[in-house]
Parts: sequence; structure tokens; C-alpha cells
Amino acid sequence: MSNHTIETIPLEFTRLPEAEMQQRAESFFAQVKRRRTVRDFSDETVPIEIIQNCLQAANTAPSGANRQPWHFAVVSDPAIKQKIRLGAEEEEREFYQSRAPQDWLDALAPLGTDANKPFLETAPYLIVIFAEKFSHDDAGEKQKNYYVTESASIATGILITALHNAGLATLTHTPSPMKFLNEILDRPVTEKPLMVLVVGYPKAGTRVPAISRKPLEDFTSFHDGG
Ligand code: IYR
Repeated sequence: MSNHTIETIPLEFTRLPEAEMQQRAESFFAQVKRRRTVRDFSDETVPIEIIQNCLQAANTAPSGANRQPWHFAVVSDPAIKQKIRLGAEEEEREFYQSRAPQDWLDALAPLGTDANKPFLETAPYLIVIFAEKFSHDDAGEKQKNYYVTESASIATGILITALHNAGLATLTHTPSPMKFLNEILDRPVTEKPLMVLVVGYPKAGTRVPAISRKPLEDFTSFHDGG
């Protein structure tokens, strides 16, 4: 047993009646299944308080040793958005013209994506997510973080869900490589850009690809001893 004395507080946990658990599980699924990735954004602004609340929700994510190894750079400045667009399009041209193997291009064809990323300037917010490989302890000493990618990815998942719940559309954008984001946003090299989350309202009349999601039995297995 550890000889540290740890400070504890009572867990705030509400035990729900089973019927209510069922109902909540169903209604949450009904709500999140309406989330679709959007690539055409309106330039309409969104109150920053909504974004801030969703970020607070993201920050509740579990993380390795509770280091919370993430940084969210929220960009609304048109000049910085333009720089990000130019940087991303440069990488994407490389990707579409030479880096991507044919099988990858074939897999992307149904999405209709190409190297042009106008949404990086149109949408009111770009949230650039960085995974922090190191943080600093109370004495300012550099400290290694754990499960950095996993932790930052879980936080990003919660952020996407929170933004959808708040009535906003998102696009997970992953230009590769993403080093240019450290330079534009002045983030240290110990932070690895994970992705750009484009946030706003969909452009009026937006259509999205007709996709389906795998049925439960195709992506799960239940090891119940039966
Ligand atoms: N990053 C590129 C290519 C791309 C790759 C995958 I996998 C996608 O699901 C979508 C796009 C782009 O943003 O166009």
C-alpha cells in the first residue's frame, strides 16, 4: 500500500432507477447519432461563452496521472485563420498530388475532399488541439506526461460531443504534417498538434454524404460466458 496520505472528497454520484437509465441511454444515442461532419460552414459568429463551456467539458476527460496533457488554441482572428489555411493547403496539395497512395485517394473519393480548405477561413472558430508531451510541476521542473495521445484524444471526443450538444457543427481536420501549427500559434515543440477542429454553423442548405454506421454486432463482441 502507498504511504502517501491522499486528500479525498465524497464522490458525487446519483444512482438512477433502471428505467431512467434506459431512457437516458436511448436519448443520448438519438442525439449523438445526428452528428455529422460538416465541410461547408457559414461565417456566422458564435458566442465565445458557448465555446468556453464546451472546452470546460472537454477538460473533464480522464488523463494519464491526471496531467491533463492538452492545450486548445482557439482561433477567431481572420489573419491567423488565413495563415492556417495557407499552411494546411500547402501540405494538402503535397498530400493529394504525391504523398497519398492511390488506395487512400480511392477511400477519400466518396467524401469529395481535395486540397482546398476554404472552411479554415469561413468558420468562426478553429480549435487547434495540442497533446503535451511534457508539462511543468509546481517548481517549474519539466515533467514527462503519460498516455498523452490517448488523453488528448478522449478530451477531443468530449469536445466534439459537447459542441454538437450545444447546437454547433464540427469538422475534424488533420493536415499532415502539422508542425506549421506550432509556428503559427507559437506553441512549444513539446506540444504535438493532434488535429484542427473547425467549429461553427453549417452553411444553409448543406448536404452531406449518405453514409451508414455499422450495426452493433459488427463492431462489438460480448464475452458473457453464455
Ligand atoms: N487530411 C486530408 C485528407 C483526408 C484524410 C482522411 I483519412 C479523411 O477522412 C478526410 C481527409 C484532408 O483533410 O483533405
